[in-house]
Amino acid sequence: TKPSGRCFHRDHQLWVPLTLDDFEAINRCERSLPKNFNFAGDVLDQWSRKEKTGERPASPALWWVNGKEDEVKWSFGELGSLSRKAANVLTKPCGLERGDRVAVILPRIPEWWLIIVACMRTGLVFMPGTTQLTAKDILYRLRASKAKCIVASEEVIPAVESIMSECPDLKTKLLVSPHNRSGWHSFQELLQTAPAEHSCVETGSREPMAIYFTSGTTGSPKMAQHSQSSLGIGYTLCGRYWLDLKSSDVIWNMSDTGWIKAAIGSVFSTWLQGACVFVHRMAQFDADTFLDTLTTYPVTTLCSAPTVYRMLVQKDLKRYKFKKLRHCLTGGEPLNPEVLEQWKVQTGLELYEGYGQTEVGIICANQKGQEIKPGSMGKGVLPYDVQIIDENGNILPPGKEGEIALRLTSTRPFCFFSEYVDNPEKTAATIRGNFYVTGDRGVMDNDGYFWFVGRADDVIISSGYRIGPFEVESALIEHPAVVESAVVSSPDPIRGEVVKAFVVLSAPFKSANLEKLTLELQDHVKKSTAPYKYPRKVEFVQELPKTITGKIKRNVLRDREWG
Ligand code: BCO
Repeated sequence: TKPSGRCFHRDHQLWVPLTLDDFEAINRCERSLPKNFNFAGDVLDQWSRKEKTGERPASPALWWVNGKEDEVKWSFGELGSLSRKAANVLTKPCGLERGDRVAVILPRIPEWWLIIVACMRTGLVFMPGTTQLTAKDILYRLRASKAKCIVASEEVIPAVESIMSECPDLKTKLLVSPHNRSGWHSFQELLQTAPAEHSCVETGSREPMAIYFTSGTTGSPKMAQHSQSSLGIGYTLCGRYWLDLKSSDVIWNMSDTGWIKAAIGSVFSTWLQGACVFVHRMAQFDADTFLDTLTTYPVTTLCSAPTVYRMLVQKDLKRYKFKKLRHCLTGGEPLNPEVLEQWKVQTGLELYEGYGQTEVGIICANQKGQEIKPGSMGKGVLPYDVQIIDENGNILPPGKEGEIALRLTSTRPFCFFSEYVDNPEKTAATIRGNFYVTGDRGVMDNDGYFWFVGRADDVIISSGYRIGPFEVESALIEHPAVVESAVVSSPDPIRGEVVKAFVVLSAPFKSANLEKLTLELQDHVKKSTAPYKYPRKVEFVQELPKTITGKIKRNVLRDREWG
């Protein structure tokens, strides 16, 4: 494939592909962004070429296992040829065109990586979603984005089929399953007969590549749109200095395919460095399977939410001899110093915490070689200038709590999300003076280390998930027992914080069995919206604290929970 992200080599009078060092220089603002860039053509196909010339070790690009003796190992060359065929599936039988939006709701299966890379090759905008999404969630996503296609696995068929008639823009449904189903294209069947030749489109560096749905305090999730370069080049420093990856490394990043963390750790940071993405299908987290996997496979680098490490340190870790593990990372929610300490005592390995957001990627990190201060999320990372600011956009001195913000220069950093699609007000609300505001509160110490304090708004961060209280309250109010509710965070030793619902009951349910009703409400929320959002704690109250204008004061309830 003709590389599109090219630079002119003066000595050889040739256009040559950009190298990893060039990408690093772009991130350090030492060279400008190329006009065109395509991750598949400019990064993956270059590794494929290096594989052929022996410039890259012969380890796979993707190594997938499912704990049932099934295994997939693809080199960059194989990933290239299969994703070219997948690109032909998307454009020909599915009839999709550059710029069309594609919802991709698949578990951790190799086809997720094929579809994502095929979208890059064809200039389609992919929108990953977790398989925990319910019919209502999927309907919202398809309608809000006007998606032309949904790629789904068997578990979401009933949800998709129940709402299809309400999605006039949806042209095509592509099923990833060994079984055929009427009304759906079969990905496996089409892949077999698809032509092998495909010419990668020359996407602009600022052209949209992906949309991630992200929850806020109010309303439905917003569509954070990323460009070809924000994801495709923006994770160079993260892969090199936080994940500490070399092309011989094998990284296991646990995140579900629906979150940007999967894109960061299991696609962009890793493949920019030419390292191997390791994936375990694991439909539901299981600590024993997790630990056995680390003793069986030569995983060198592990990245997982703090909740997973909290679950793992409950085990006798000294019993396990990890095959090759040398570098452990965590992020998505704050890590407690005690867990870091227990992990180190039991495994001999440090835990390198990072902090970031769907919108702007990694903001702070404990990079390899840097002293770790337990409880801190490390220092600000390039290209960002991270500061703590007050409500007027003034920089606060070390030791003072304020909002974590990124200082902006005249142009928007290329690694930022481009916008919240169709929501200029919410996009504008992220800017305060010369700063992008994260919505998180923190403190910087005298050595430049950042310490997370909590959200500035009502968003709940539980087990690494960002959960909007409004979405849970909206689900609860659908139940006849609920007159109104307020949803806040509540402390939890394993999940950091959990969702707690304060519920005012309707008259017919006031004398109900409250234990049974709690389970019923939890089950109801799990069916109405993605189950990870369900209230793990429920308290029934006579009334909710309100302002004189009748607005629920979630902060009063939250303060009560946190003492
Ligand atoms: O705990 P419960 O069993 O009561 O409930 C669980 C599931 O059983 C349940 N559930 C799942 N599917 C269901 C269902 N219930 C009914 N029907 C279904 N179809 O719902 C609850 C889901 O909770 P969970 O996902 O936390 O499950 P689990 O097994 O406890 O997993 C623990 C973790 C730690 C593996 C999981 O919470 C996790 O993966 N957390 C990390 C999330 C993450 O990757 N966040 C990163 C976001 S991106 C970011 O932060 C930007 C950084 C730059």
